[in-house]
Amino acid sequence: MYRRRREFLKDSLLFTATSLGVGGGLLSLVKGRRSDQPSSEPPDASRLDFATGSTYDTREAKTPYRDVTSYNNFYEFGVDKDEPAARSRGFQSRPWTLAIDGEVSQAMTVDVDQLTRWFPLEERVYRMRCVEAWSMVIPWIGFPLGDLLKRVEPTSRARYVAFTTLYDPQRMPGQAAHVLDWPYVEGLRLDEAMHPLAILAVGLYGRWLPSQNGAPLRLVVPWKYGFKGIKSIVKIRLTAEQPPSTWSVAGPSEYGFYANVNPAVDHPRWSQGTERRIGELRRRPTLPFNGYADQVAGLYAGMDLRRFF
Ligand SMILES: Nc1nc2c(c(=O)[nH]1)N[C@H]1C(S)=C(S)[C@@H](COP(=O)(O)O)O[C@H]1N2
Ligand SMILES: [Mo]
Repeated sequence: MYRRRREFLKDSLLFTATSLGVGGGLLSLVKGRRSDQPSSEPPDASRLDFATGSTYDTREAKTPYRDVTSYNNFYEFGVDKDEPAARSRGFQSRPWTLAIDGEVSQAMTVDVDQLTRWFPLEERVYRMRCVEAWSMVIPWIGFPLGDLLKRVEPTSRARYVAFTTLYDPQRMPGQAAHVLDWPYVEGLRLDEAMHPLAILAVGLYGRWLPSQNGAPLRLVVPWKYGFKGIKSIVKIRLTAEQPPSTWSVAGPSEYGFYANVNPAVDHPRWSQGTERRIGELRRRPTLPFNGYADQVAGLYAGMDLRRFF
């Protein structure tokens, strides 16, 4: 499936060059550090305290850590599934600043490790369904996006939330090739962003987020296709108008802004009716809203989900 997605990119002229060689891939040493100052390294693993047993957890078998961290989509590090892990090895995710602005009363820029201390961290074991029709079950660690949004006090004009990934071709070698419009951007409607299932993840499997999974901070919206889960976020902007999202700009007839998992709406070039759970042989049926319909279907009452796909 992902090959077919690559073919689409090649055809669309956005795909102008294959990825270039990666420079300076030295593995950085990770040392513990206790300080309120921005550090240049991820925090000590011992500081990753989090609650387990969320009511939102699926009891389905978790996808092995090895698969979650070696089969990735992260085009900033290359378009093949094994490239993000291989080519992000020296990626420095500290120090890292997140800016939050736009339609808010309390615009701010904050160091990511300080931000993480503002909220109690929780484990959330979620299904993740890629638009390419494969899926995983991943134990994320993070906090509700809505808790952060409340803190910056959206104005009455705020209706959407726009997210932006880091743009730095020196550190993200895949950005040297124009496979997508960089930086990667995504967006949610404000009520979707406030839904308690939507989280900002800083870890998985009890550890800080590996670079290939979007260190230091990425979005997880489990009822939507995986491409909504934008990685390595540097900016969150609240807006009155619907913001662009990278895949819907690249292929508006194939990838919508809403991108809710929907087995009844096929991708123009493949069925969305079933999926391959990584590690399983037989395909399984894809569930409406990826199995989260009870929680989120109400957000879309009265909307034509074929039109707003
Ligand atoms: N910045 C950025 N975010 C991204 C992507 C990407 O290429 N760049 N790929 C998306 C896609 S298509 C998927 S399926 C998920 C994959 O997340 P994972 O590799 O942690 O499983 O990340 C999403 N977030
Ligand atoms: Mo995806």
